[in-house]
Amino acid sequence: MPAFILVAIAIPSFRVLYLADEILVPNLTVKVIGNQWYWRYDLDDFMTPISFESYPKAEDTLEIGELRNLDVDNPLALPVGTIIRILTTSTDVIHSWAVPSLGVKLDAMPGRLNQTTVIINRLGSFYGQCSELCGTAHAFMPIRVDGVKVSQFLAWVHAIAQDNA
Ligand SMILES: *[C@@H]1O[C@H](CO)[C@@H](O)[C@H](O)[C@H]1NC(C)=O
Ligand SMILES: *[C@@H]1O[C@H](CO)[C@@H](O)[C@H](O)[C@H]1NC(C)=O
Ligand SMILES: [Cu+2]
Repeated sequence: MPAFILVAIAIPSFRVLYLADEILVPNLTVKVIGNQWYWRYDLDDFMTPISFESYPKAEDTLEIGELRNLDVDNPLALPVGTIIRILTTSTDVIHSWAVPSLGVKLDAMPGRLNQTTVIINRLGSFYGQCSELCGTAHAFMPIRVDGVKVSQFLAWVHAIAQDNA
């Protein structure tokens, strides 16, 4: 009996395992770079490529409803219903970019590039954390991804490009 239960669990698991590895032709590519101890995001598909860093919000700057050690100063906005390619790498040690509610946990290795595909199918904020022990501030490199409408996403990209200019 236990053996049959395991086989029954394995069949749907293999399907999901291979679906998670599927790479689709993307509409947008986001490069996620792990650093001790923050994330940097590069979006290079635009006339003015944008790049920004994301740190956790200090406790005394949190507003009502924001989550301690999960909310960040510069969240990543991504358009819903779009095929997004996530590339991860690192500048120092191994990090892992993990956002469970998007089904993503991708190692960020120095000198290497990993890729995965994400399609966000609803609006909202998705939280995650670095999931590879990477040093003293490992617990303080949270991730926040905001699923937004395409028009809002483009406005966001435009605003950052203007700020950087
Ligand atoms: C994504 O790319 C596909 C294929 O090129 C295209 O049909 C679709 O409209 C694109 N979606 C968005 C949101 O740009
Ligand atoms: C990412 O890359 C590393 C080494 O380059 C590899 O061991 C790992 O399995 C890759 N995939 C994921 C999902 O982290
Ligand atoms: Cu890390």
